Amino acid sequence: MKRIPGHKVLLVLVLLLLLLLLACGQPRVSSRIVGGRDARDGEWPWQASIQHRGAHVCGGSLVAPQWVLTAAHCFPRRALPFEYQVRLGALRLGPATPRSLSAPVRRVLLAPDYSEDGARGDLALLQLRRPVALGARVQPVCLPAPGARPAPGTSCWVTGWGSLRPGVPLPEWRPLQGVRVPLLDSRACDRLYHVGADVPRGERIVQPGSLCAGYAEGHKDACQGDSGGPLTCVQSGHWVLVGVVSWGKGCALPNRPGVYTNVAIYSPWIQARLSL
Ligand code: 4AZ
Repeated sequence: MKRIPGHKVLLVLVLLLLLLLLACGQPRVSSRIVGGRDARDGEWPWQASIQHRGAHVCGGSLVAPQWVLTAAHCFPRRALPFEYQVRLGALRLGPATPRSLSAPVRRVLLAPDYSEDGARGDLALLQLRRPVALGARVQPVCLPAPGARPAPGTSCWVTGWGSLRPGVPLPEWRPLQGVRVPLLDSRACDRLYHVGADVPRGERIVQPGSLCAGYAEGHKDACQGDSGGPLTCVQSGHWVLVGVVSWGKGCALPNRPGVYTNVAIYSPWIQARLSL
C-alpha cells in the first residue's frame, strides 16, 4: 500500500476543521406556533428573539456571527437601533440564563423594496454591535443560493415563541415551539387565499416575492410573535433559511397558510450587506 505523506493528512484535517468552523445550518444536538411541539435545547441554534426595551417583539435568525435576519414590519416608524436587543441561545424567554446571550443592535437595514403594508420586501437585516461567540446553542443557519426554488411540498419547520392561538401568548415557562409545514409556491398560495375571499381572481393577495407553508385544512401554522422568525428546510444535509415569517390571515385557518418572505430572492442583497 502506498503511504500518504504526513503533510497531506494534516492539510486534509485542517480543511475539515475549517469546514466545521465555517459550517451553517448544522445543530450540534442530534410554537406558538399553533399545533407544534417543544424544541430541545440547541435544536434550532439560529433562532433569535428580537426584543424592544426588553420585551419580545419578533423572531429572527442568525445568518452570520454579526448578522440577524428578521422581518421589516417588526420595526415600525423608524424605532431606534439602540432600543433593540437580540437574544440568542435561549430555549425559554423567561429571565435570562447564563446559557443565553443578549446582543445590542448597531444598525437596522430594511429590504430596498419594503412597502409599509408589508406585502413586499418584508425583510430586515440587523447588524449586531459585535460578532457573537458561536457555541452549541448559537450557530448560523445557511442562506439559500440566489433564486433557488425549493420544490412545493418540501417539508420544512417554522419555529418561534409566538402565540399558541390568536390572543393566547406562549407562557414564559414554555420552551421554543416548532411545527412541520409543507411549502407552497406563491401562486398556489394565492389561489387558496382567494377561496371565500371577495377579491377578483386577477388581483394577487399573495405577492410573487413570497412563499407559503401550511395545509389547506389549517391546524398548523405560525402566529402572532413568530413574525421575523425562520422557516427552515433540510437541503443536502444542511438547514437552509427558505422563508421569514411575514403575515397570514389569522393563524392555522383553513385555506389561509402562513405567508413568508422568499429569502432566495433577497440572497444577493443579503450577501452584499454581509460582506460590506
Ligand atoms: C403576526 O401577527 C402573524 N399565521 C404572524 C404569522 C401569521 C399570522 C400573524 C401566520 O405576527
